Amino acid sequence: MTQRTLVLLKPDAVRRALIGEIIGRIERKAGWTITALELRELDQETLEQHYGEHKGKPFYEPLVAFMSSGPVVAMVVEGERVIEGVRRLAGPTDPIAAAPGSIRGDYGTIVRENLIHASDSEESAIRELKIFFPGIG
Ligand code: RTP
Ligand code: MG
Repeated sequence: MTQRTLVLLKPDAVRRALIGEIIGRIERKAGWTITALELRELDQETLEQHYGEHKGKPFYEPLVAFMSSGPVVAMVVEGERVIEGVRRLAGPTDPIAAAPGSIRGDYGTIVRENLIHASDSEESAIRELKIFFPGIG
């Protein structure tokens, strides 16, 4: 089942010069392809749309502040079961709970600064890709 997912390398990944390391892990997975990629700063409106499900939660405001604290790398990754696959490469939200070998397990520090976002379902992927890459159809 070929899918598309939205991946964001968060500002901590860019600041810590982990872009190559993380993209390398995605590229090493045979059959997955990066089909769009951009370094960009996210405005409040984009973040509100992207993380709207978390609005009102205690971590929402600090999350939005963090996500706008520097550029992110936004990309589209395509391939076999890539939605589940990138979530597994990333590991659980909390880096302390994430196993060594996962991106968050190897490099994550605190829950908020967990390096990577990846769409969590087909519905989320469609919704998020429209926000970040409206041109790709
Ligand atoms: P993401 O949406 O960024 O891919 O992460 P996720 O699905 O693993 O986690 P989610 O529950 O959707 O939370 C979104 C992001 O908010 C920050 N967060 N902080 N308790 C906290 O301080 C807290 N909980 C979540 C993290 O950056 C998380 O990835
Ligand atoms: Mg999420």
